[in-house]
Amino acid sequence: MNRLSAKTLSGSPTAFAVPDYDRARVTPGIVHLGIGAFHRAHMAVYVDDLLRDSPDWGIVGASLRRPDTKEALEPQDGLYTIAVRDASGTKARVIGSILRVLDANTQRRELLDLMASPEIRIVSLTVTEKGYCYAPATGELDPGHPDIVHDLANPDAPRSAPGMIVAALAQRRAAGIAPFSVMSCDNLPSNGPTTKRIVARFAQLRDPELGAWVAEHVAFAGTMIDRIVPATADADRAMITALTGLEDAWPIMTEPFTQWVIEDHFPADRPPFEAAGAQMVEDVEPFERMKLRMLNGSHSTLAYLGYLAGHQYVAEAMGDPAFVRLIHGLMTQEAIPTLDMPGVDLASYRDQLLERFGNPALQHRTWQIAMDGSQKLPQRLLGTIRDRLKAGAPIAHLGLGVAAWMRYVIGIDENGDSIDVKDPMAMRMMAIAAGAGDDPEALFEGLVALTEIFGTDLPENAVFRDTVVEHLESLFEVGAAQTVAALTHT
Ligand code: CS2
Repeated sequence: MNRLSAKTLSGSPTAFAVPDYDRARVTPGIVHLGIGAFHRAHMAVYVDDLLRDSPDWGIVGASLRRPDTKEALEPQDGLYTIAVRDASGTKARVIGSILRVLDANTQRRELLDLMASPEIRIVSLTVTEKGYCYAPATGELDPGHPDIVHDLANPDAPRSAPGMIVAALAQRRAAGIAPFSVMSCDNLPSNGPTTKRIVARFAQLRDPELGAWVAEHVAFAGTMIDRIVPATADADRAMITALTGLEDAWPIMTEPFTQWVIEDHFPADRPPFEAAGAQMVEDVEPFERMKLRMLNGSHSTLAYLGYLAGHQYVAEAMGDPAFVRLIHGLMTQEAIPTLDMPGVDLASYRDQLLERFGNPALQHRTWQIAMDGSQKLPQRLLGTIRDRLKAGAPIAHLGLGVAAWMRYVIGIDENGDSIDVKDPMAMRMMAIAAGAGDDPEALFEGLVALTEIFGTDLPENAVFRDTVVEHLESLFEVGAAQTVAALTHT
């Protein structure tokens, strides 16, 4: 079977979509840090749609952690397939906007020199919440983070995203080259200002003058990004080969829905993202808050409760009417009242989300979404809870999401089997859980004391405590499925 590549793609016409531009004319304009599945289903597709008329905006990707994306795409000349799937079937499309992938660990000098070259006008990121080396409760850089400690001691050989961005900016400043714009495409609250705060703080710790320069001269664009992208399984690879007749080492599975809202803040030039369907706005934060609280808050609640109830996939959990009522109630009664989105029909947005979560063609694992909860909870559930508590309003559904996360990080499921808890704080949390034993209140006390996650206000709030502990007691006594059923009985 032929492997997907520029050569094999240039053969006979295909029954699936392929790049509609001459890739030989495309030159790099963007370096993207964190060339994972989400980026390849989202931003890289928008850029693929604009390269015919704007060929100087090609993407060079950089993997910061592992070389596997580089190893998969290099023999394919950067080409890969996205499979857009829903109940009506699967549509394959080959994407060509990623020109090459660098492995930051073995090609660091080449990467930094490219980022420092004038042809690169945007550095974008999808490094996930933990890639910002910050305290989730405050959004501030954690100077004690091992990667930050390393990068401050080795400023010319950084391994963190903030370290790399600052090293490249320092090179441009020294060479008199204008800075690139930085664009975060991660699910952080206020991801533009948050990234600016983290990067400028790192620069200041490295050299106060450099820090002042970054704060004054570098633009940080915020975005709201949305597309559901389950991890690729071997069965997906086989399906793509059967569909296209070409082997792709790392195809990407996704849904038809996609949305990109971008704060228009690019003094160093930008491609016409709007020509590819992105929405350019003055203030992206209301859109971010809407998506983080409605989509991602529901997703994390579904992930923990669904996993504990024995549902491997989100769509499976959505097959239980009690789970649908839970998520409908979380959004309708508790999230939407905290949002201010004039002109946006939030009830329709909710209904669309319920349909997306129930997409039967996507095997989106609850375990995948459950990862890194310590980095996700603040912006997905705790911010909404704070607003509800301030308003003296109930938090029953949101509180169950927090309780389910606390039950999940014990690391033992309802059958007594171990849970592979993936989280930067997993060891600390599981030690707390081990000390708490079968006592829900002790578990709450231990975890809520993690100020990096809960800050200092929520541990003191009686309504928060009572709500979460009551749900925890139910999860311990009757399990997730019955707890959800009890909360949502009609
Ligand atoms: C998911 C997100 O894995 C997760 O945490 O909630 O990746 C989600 O699929 C995207 O934000 C959807 O836009």
